Amino acid sequence: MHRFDILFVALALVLVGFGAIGSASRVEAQEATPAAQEAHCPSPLATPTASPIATPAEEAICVGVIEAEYYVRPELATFQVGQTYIFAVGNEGKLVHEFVIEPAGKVDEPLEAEVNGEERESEIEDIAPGQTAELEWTFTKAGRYQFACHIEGHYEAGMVVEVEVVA
Ligand SMILES: [Cu+2]
Repeated sequence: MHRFDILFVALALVLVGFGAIGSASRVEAQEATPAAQEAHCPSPLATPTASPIATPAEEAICVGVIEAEYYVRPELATFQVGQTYIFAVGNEGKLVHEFVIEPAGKVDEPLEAEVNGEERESEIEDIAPGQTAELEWTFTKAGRYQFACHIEGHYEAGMVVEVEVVA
């Protein structure tokens, strides 16, 4: 009888040990995720109580954009020439999406800019479901633009929204 008790206690201790190891590695995995991606703006997918961003980028305006099947929903529809925006694009859908800023009516023609001698396009590729990715952009010309996803079939299914840039 006693022997079974000891075995039982030993088994329980082993299970508790595994549990502790399991939860420790889970914590490490959670901590590693935000560090890999340097976020400047709050994710539009975050709950209102969460405040993960302590220091927003200086003078830039954070613009949350939510994407899913099949829509693009920015929280702003009018933008200012010369103002720097950081688009925080959250994918609340089940498929991978992308985010392209282009002149209204164009199809997959992102804008181009040179930032610190580096060529940049107004595009974020491959935003995984549940992820938020950022694009910093400053419009240089007023006019009608659109935010779109050009993964095959998504634009046609409705992933496009027109916005205005004013001088
Ligand atoms: Cu898409």
